[in-house]
Amino acid sequence: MQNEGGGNQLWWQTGVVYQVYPRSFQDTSSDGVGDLAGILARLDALVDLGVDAIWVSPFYPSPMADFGYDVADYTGVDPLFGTLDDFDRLIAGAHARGLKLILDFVPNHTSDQHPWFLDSRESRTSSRRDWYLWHDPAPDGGPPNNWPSHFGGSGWTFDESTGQYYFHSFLREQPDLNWRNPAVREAIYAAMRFWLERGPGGRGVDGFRMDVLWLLIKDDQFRSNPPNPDFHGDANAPLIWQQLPLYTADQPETYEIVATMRALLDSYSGVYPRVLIGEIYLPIPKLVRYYGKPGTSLETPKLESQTAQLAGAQMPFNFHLIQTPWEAERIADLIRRYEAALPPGAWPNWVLGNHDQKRLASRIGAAQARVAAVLLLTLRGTPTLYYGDELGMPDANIAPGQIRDPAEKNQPGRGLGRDPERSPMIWDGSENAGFCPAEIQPWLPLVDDWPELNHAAQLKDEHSTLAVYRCLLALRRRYPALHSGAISDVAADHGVLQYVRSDGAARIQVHLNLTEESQSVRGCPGTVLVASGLDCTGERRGENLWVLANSAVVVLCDP
Ligand code: TEU
Repeated sequence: MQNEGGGNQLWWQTGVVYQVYPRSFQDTSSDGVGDLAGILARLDALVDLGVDAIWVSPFYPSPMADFGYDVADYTGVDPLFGTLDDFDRLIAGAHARGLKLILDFVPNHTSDQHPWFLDSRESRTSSRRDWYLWHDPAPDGGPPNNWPSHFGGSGWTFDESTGQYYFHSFLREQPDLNWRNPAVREAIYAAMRFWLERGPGGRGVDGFRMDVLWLLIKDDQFRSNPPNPDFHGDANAPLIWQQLPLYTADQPETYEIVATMRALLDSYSGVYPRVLIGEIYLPIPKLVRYYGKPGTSLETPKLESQTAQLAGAQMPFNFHLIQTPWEAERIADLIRRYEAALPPGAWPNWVLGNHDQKRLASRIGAAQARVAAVLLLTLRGTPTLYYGDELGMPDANIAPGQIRDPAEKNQPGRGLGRDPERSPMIWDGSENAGFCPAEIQPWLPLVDDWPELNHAAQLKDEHSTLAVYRCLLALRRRYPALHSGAISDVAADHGVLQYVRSDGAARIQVHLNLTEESQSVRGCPGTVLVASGLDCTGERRGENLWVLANSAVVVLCDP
C-alpha cells in the first residue's frame, strides 16, 4: 500500500476544504439569495469549526440558467452576489483569518450570453466561430451525431440563422468551448491569472476547483458514442445513461491541458502554494491519471515533500465514497483499491457530498452520517466538507411549485433534481434560520428540522453532530498521524470498518461501526480520543472492546 507518512506537507494536504454554495450560505442583501458579504460575515464560524480552506461555487456574472455554472464573464461578480470590492473584502477577510480561498472555475462551457458565444453565433465567418463546437446537420437535417446532454436529450442545438448545430454537454444555454483552439485556452488562462493576482496586495486566490475537467475535449472526428451494454432501461431514459461516453469524455488530450493549468498555478506558487482541484467522475484507474506524469511541471521539487512531483491536478476529486454502498466490506475494499492505485507522489482526497448529490444524511441516515464524519476526517488525504453536512442537514422537501433546478425541470420525476441539497444554511432559531430576514422568502425552502438542527442550537449541545465535527477537526489538526500519517491495516469485520493511521511511533486506531448493532472489537491499549457513542468530550484510558451501534471509537495507542 502506498504510504506518505511524515514530513512537510502543504496546506491543501494537511488542511480540510469546506464547500460554500454562495446562493445558500448567508443573505445580507435581503433578496433571499446568499452573497459574498454573507460569506465574509460567517468566516468566524468556519474558523471555529476548524476548516482550513473554503471553495466557493460560481459567483460570476451569469443569467443563472444553471445557477452560475453558466458564466457570462469570467472576471466579474454577478450583482446578485455583490461586487469585485466585496470579493476583495472576502479574500482579505479569509487570508486575515488564515483561511485559504478556492474559486470554482468553469472552463468547459460558457453561458450562451457570454460575449464570446454571441460573437461566435453571429455568422459562420465570425472571428470566434471556432471558439465553440459547431457542426453541419446530419444528411437528414438532424443532429450531427448521438452525443447527449447531461441534462437530458441531445447535446446539439440547431442555430437557425447560421444553419449549424452547436454542442453543449449540459444546457443549451451552456455551449461547450472548443478546447482544441489555442485562442480559447489563452483566454481561459488569462481569466485564471486575473484571479490569481486579484485582491489586496495581489496575493490572489489559493486555487481552483475546475468544473467537469474530464469533459473538456471531445473527439475531433465527431464520432457517435457506442451503446452502453449495461443499460437495460426504457428508451425514454436519459440519453446519457444509454451510451458509453467513448468520444465525449476522458479524451487523452485532456491531460496536457490539465498539466498546463497546473504549470500556470505553479508559476504563482513561489510564496503561496496554490492547488488545482478537478471535478472528475471516473472509475479509480482512470481518475488517478489526472494526477499527471512525474516531473514535467515547471515548478521545482522543493515545493512538495514527495519524491516525485506529479504535473497534473493535485486533487482529482475522489467521489467514490458517494458512489459506494455504505457497507464496511465495500468501503474497506474501496480504501485499499484507491490507495493502491495512487501513483507515487500522489496525495489522496475524499468527498462525502456536494451541491450535485443527495445529502449524506439522506443517503445513509442521520445516525450513520455521524459515523461517516469520523471516516472522512480520519482517512488519509484531504477531506472536502459540504456546507451543512457538519449539522447533519438532510435533503429539503421541495414541493412541485418550488423546483428551481433545470436538471429536474428537463427530466421531471426521475429524482435528478439538485434543489434538495442546495437548501439554505440554517444558522439559528430565528425566522428563516438566520439565513435571510424574516419577511423575505429564501430562494429554496429550509429543511424541515431547522428549529432543532440549526448551528446555534448545536453549538450549545456537546453531543451534537456539530460537536463531533469540531472535535474531529481539532483532533485532525493536532495529530500528525491523522493529517499526514500513513494508513494501514484496513479491514472490515462484522460490519466494523477499521484502520490504523500512524506517524513514526504514533499510532491511531479507528473503528467504525456501520451497523445497527453493537459490536465487539479488539483495540490497542491506549487513550480513547473518541469514545463509543461518538463521545468526544474528553480523553480517557481504555481498551474499548465495544463499539455501539451507529458509532465509532478512535484510540491513540500506547507506544
Ligand atoms: O457537474 C457536473 C456533473 O457531472 C453533474 O452533471 C453531475 O453529474 C450531476 O449534477 C449529478 O446529479 C458540474 C457542476 O458541479 C454542476 O453543478 C453543474 O450543473 C455542471 O457541472 C455544469 O456546469
